[in-house]
Amino acid sequence: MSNNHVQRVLEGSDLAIARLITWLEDEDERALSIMEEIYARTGRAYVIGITGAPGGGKSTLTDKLTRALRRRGQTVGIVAVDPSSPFTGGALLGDRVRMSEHNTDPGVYIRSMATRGFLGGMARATGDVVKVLDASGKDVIIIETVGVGQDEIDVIGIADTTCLILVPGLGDAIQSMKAGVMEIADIYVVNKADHPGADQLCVEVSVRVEQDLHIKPTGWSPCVVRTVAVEDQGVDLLVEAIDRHRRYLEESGQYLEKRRERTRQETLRMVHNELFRIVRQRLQDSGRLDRLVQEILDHKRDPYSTMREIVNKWLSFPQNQKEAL
Ligand SMILES: Nc1nc2c(ncn2[C@@H]2O[C@H](COP(=O)(O)OP(=O)(O)O)[C@@H](O)[C@H]2O)c(=O)[nH]1
Ligand SMILES: [Mg+2]
Repeated sequence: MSNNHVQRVLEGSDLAIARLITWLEDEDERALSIMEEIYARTGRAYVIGITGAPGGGKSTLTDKLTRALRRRGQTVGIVAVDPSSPFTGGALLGDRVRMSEHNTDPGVYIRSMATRGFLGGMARATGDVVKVLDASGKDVIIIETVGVGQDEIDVIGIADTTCLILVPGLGDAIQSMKAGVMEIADIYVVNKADHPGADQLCVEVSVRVEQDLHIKPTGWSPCVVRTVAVEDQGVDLLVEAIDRHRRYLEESGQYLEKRRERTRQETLRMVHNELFRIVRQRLQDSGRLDRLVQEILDHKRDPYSTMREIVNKWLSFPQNQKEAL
């Protein structure tokens, strides 16, 4: 049955993909063995990140970008990382409605993810979903995420090319760039260029990019693209800019370097999460955690030596006695 499921994911069955992602979200053990099987088929897809403040037009742009990529025959996976809970879900529905023209297209797979408490964080969960879509044969994967907290910045770290969407009239656009988003953008998109202030924003961003390059020269100078997403204007320029950045990454060796670093982090994070999960579970199941916590509260012991004791005990146990922790 599992073999069959692996096969169907690799063939791009929407149903099989959806089920696998649900298993991943639920930390169902079936997910892990399928992920092990499909990993060999990942690594082909190009990953684009679309980030920026809510309401900036990320979903609209993702939709138009998808249309442009489909026109040149590429298949597309979309992962919308949404900050709203799955229970309030208004934005999720909005995304779905806006993307509706792609719903019947077998070359497009759309998945909305709510940022609820995934063990190991949103970045790991998103990374898993990207691998699933990659293995299922999607040529390009677009991650749409709100560029606010560290979690989102981690998520965007998965992308090969990151596009930061800015809109005129928000005043604080440049301010938010100072807060760390600046470093992750490869392409700036000034969307809603039909609104007043677009020219000025383009100039401000360009000046800012120049200044930053002056302080910290890199091989790639981020470009600024003007779009009116609702009118499908400027999207071809965005596609061109993404292509250019991709060529730069590939020719400079950055593409492999980025992926090597990502794989390193990902592997360490997986080990970290699994160790944490096992230790926590054992300590909880044996009731030992409650006792330790009480003793720490009563100041009969301190959390520091408790940590050292648990870790040392764990490391010195022979494999078959790990349950005794
Ligand atoms: N005037 C104008 N409105 C736009 C443009 N792009 C998106 N919008 C509108 O802005 C609103 C928010 O867009 P959405 O794609 O949901 O933004 P997101 O929250 O960043 O995903 C929607 O009502 C869009 O129709 C644009 O270029 N010009
Ligand atoms: Mg959106």
